[in-house]
Amino acid sequence: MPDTTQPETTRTRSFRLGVAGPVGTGKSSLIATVCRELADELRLGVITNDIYTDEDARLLRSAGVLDPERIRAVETGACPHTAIRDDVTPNLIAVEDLERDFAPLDVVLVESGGDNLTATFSPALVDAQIFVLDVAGGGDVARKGGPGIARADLLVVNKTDLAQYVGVDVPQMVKDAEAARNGKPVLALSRHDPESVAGLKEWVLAMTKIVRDGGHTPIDPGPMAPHSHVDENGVLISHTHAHSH
Ligand SMILES: Nc1nc2c(ncn2[C@@H]2O[C@H](COP(=O)(O)OP(=O)(O)O)[C@@H](O)[C@H]2O)c(=O)[nH]1
Ligand SMILES: [Mg+2]
Repeated sequence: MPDTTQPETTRTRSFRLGVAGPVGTGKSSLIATVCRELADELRLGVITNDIYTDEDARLLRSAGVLDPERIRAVETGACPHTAIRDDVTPNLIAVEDLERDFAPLDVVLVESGGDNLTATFSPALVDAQIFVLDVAGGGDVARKGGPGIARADLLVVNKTDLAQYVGVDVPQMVKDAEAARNGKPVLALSRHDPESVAGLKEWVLAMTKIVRDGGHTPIDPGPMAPHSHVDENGVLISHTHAHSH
């Protein structure tokens, strides 16, 4: 039963945490890790964004780390960035439905379906966002910058266990990332490294508290670069997401 002793806003509004980054860097895996580590401490929900399928939601449900009904998919159609930046309505509805059905929730994690380096969330959808890179994408990616790398609330350099196989110097990659971020945190992560997983858990707990206490102002990392997609009919669409709300 929902707790009716609290005012509406505190009762139903969760901390909405976005997870963005290029395809394959480990966003779904990171969300699974957060669920595994925190499902006993926090009331969690998950929204995934996929272009044509609910693949990520199904993967997360099968991971068995959270009640499958608390994991829902939004199918974004041709441009996954629109759904997390310009017209966030389908995502907001999905988040609010989840919050209502499982009230009260502490954190709803929203995975972006972004397919390139510059997709970030609108602050109209999430309170804070994690941007995920991985070492397999190359040690120089952090130096290339971009709105998510420079201004997400947390930058994760993932799959550090693979660094030795792809010839990446993790401390250097972290240093480059820090240089691009003006003091904002960078976390070197591997799901095989318990210490780094503890660091992720700590960050989520701390951020949950800060947001809950009203001590955090969501920021827009900034618009993404003009880009193109091929839609379901094979037609090339080029466009920008210039506005920041
Ligand atoms: N070695 C290693 N592989 C990982 C790690 N995290 C994720 N992966 C793998 O990377 C691939 C892509 O992960 P996924 O979470 O689906 O990426 P997403 O597309 O960003 O959601 C999968 O095969 C994962 O098993 C990690 O810490 N270490
Ligand atoms: Mg995924």
